[in-house]
Amino acid sequence: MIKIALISGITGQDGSFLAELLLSKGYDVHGIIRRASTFNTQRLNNIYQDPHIPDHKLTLHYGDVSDPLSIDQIIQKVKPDEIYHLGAQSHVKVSFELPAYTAQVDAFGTLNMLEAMRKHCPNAKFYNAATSELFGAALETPQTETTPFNPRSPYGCAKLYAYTITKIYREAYGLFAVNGILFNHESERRGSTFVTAKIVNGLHDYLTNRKPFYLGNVYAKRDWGYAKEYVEAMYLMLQQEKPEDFVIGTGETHTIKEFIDECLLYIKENYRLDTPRFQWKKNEQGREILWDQLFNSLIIGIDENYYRPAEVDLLLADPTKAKEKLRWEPKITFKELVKIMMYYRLYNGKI
Ligand code: NAP
Ligand code: G4F
Repeated sequence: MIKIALISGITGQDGSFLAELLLSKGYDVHGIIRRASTFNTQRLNNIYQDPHIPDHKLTLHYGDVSDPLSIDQIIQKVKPDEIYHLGAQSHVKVSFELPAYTAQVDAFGTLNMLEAMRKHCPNAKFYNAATSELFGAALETPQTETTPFNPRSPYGCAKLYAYTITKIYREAYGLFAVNGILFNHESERRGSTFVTAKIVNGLHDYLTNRKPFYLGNVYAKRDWGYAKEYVEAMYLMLQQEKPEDFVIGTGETHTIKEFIDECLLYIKENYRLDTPRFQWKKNEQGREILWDQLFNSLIIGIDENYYRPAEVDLLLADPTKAKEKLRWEPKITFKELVKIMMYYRLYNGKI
């Protein structure tokens, strides 16, 4: 029998990769999209066929996770076997500016999804997109499924509600509802305001038209993996006998500055440029900036506006449980991730 999957956040980085994965496995895939005044389905271009073609297996429904009525109607109509709840205001810095909105979408949006599932398809399986931001100012390193949470942002706080309500619906109502505690994952589809995509786009733009760009704290450390591999872990979590939460990450951490240096190495090897001309030096405020010695011009400056009121300094996953129980392991290395993103930017255009 053909399985039916419903994805909230299908137009996002992860939602689009997940839709591709599930379609390749023969699923009938349904996605929730928001009405926008411009096209917001670019990431689905590969798979969005004409709905009039007979074996069309991708259907999009207008809805918003913060609107319980729309979610109730979609879940009642689709009656999915598996629900992947990825829809969220996913930007940490923005959550400091929009804390109430972030709570409405990320916290109550999850409750709306769970309630509709409890009412209309209690035998379905539910995946909640939890996050390493829950660890915040981490109380132990590396972080596992048992590391206590200590969020540092309105986003982390809203996601803590979402994590907890998912666990409560599992324990109280016996739903198959799990949390994937995913560490940062990037790709050629990463939103352009997240730091990795911003760096890749920014360096490329500097090389083509010598326009500098600005970052915030370049010393925070992140455990960065490749998004396409992470959606496989989501799928595997819903194929288990028992509903359980899993940490998904690489077990390797790097500063933002190291990410930049890795991009510079890629440029050296692939753009035939003499990269020693790119040097880190200190500005008048003692902040490190990236400088082009050849043209005596700024490449990356520091702008205080990109600093966060509270920072998460260090994230590092211990994905042992996922390796043992899901047989999931990341294959793409940090170097390869940079290569994928830089290559795409060079040959396909903006990320
Ligand atoms: P993303 O690219 O920012 O995509 C977010 C998706 O959510 C988009 O499709 C967006 O729609 C949708 N959305 C936002 N608000 C919504 C609302 N009110 N109702 C319905 N849909 C809404 O994020 P991502 O990187 O793919 O991440 C997917 C999920 O995993 C998110 O929940 C995120 O918080 C979580 N997460 C991500 C990472 C990571 O490193 N990427 C790590 C841990 C957890 P539009 O296209 O219309 O904006
Ligand atoms: O790329 P970021 O915005 O990702 P962040 O805050 O770690 O959040 C991402 O990963 C989470 C999982 O841990 C997800 F839950 C969340 O949805 C999102 O996908 O920032 C990474 C680091 C931060 O320390 C930030 O302060 O980069 C630093 N940074 C420095 N300059 C910057 C910038 N971040 C952004 N976005 N823009 C800058 O100019």
